[in-house]
Amino acid sequence: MKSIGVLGVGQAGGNIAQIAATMGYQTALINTNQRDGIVNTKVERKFFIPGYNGAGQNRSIGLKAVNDNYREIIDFVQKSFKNIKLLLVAFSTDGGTGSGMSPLLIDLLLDNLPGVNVGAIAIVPDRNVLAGNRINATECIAEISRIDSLSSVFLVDNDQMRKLNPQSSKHQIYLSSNQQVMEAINHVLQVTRKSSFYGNFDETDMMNILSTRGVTIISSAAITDAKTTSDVASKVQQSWLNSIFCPVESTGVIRAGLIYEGPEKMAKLINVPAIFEAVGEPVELFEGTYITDSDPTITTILAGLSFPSRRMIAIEETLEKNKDRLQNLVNKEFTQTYESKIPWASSLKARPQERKPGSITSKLSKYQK
Ligand SMILES: Nc1nc2c(ncn2[C@@H]2O[C@H](COP(=O)(O)OP(=O)(O)OP(=O)(O)O)[C@@H](O)[C@H]2O)c(=O)[nH]1
Ligand SMILES: [Mg+2]
Repeated sequence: MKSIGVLGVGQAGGNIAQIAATMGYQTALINTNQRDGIVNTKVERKFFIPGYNGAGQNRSIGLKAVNDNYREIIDFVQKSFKNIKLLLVAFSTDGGTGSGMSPLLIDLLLDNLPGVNVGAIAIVPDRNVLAGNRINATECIAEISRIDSLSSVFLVDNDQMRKLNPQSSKHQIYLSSNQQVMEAINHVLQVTRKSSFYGNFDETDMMNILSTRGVTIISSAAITDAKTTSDVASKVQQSWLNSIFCPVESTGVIRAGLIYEGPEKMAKLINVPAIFEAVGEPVELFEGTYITDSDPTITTILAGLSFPSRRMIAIEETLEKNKDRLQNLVNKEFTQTYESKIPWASSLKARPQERKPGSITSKLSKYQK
């Protein structure tokens, strides 16, 4: 049984839970819209909030759905997951359901799932989304960042896939983002089940890292053609910028994992201080070395990172730049009217004829010859 469970909230969350289910994770989903959730056929446990039909990108509808149904929702989550150590709540930050429900839901689950750490897989929208989505994303991420005792927050950045594949459809971007985030988490979990003569990365190490509060990334670097320790360090650092997660921006990793898989001769090129020079040495590092014949790969897990302010500014700045235009647009909704330029033309329309009543004698005399 895997020790991590995935709870999807909203459409994107359900899609991630779907992939997790195919990998053998315990999964469940919550949605305000039955039609969205029904397509995630691999997810066995589903809760649809009664009386709702989607949140229409309105976070306050998602929030209300939790407010009005929190007992049933908590009960559903408690019953859906057995013997897990970490529950990851997956959702997009820029819709209405997942974005509006998840911060309060996570806060409630932290008090109602004894012995289970709760973390998040939060999707950050790509560059093509509009103002309403951007507002949702910033509000949601600000709320998530304020939750006490929350474990790892994985910020899945749809823009990372968009950058690499500008011509891809939305659907392709979403699907490969979903797949890659679950593969990254799954890879680390799989490693904890392997044995090594040289140093194991075990489940306790993984949970130590993943229960760290703050932003977490997992990335893998192929170091096949590295010749020196600095080649290796720069390949690993590159992987922090090119992963599926928001690129690492600043120093301040609190806990980290470093897993080497590959031939023994390449392992000696790993120099921990050189690798962590760019982000500062963490307080604790958990290492695993697995000698295999496969291509040499270094997987790093960085936990306790700050929320990525440069990435968030990129989301916010188009709002800031268009502030007046956007405010005018919204004001217009309440004030706009239309004035006809041809008011006189209304008198052309057919209307009842007016008839002045006359006396019979006057009629009789009018026709008299
Ligand atoms: N990575 C990824 N992103 C997705 C996926 N589906 C939607 N998104 C992102 O999520 C946003 C839309 O959010 P949804 O998850 O559809 O919204 P919701 O939580 O269902 O909320 P409402 O539809 O407003 O009720 C899009 O703008 C994308 O940024 C997905 O499967 N994967
Ligand atoms: Mg939806």
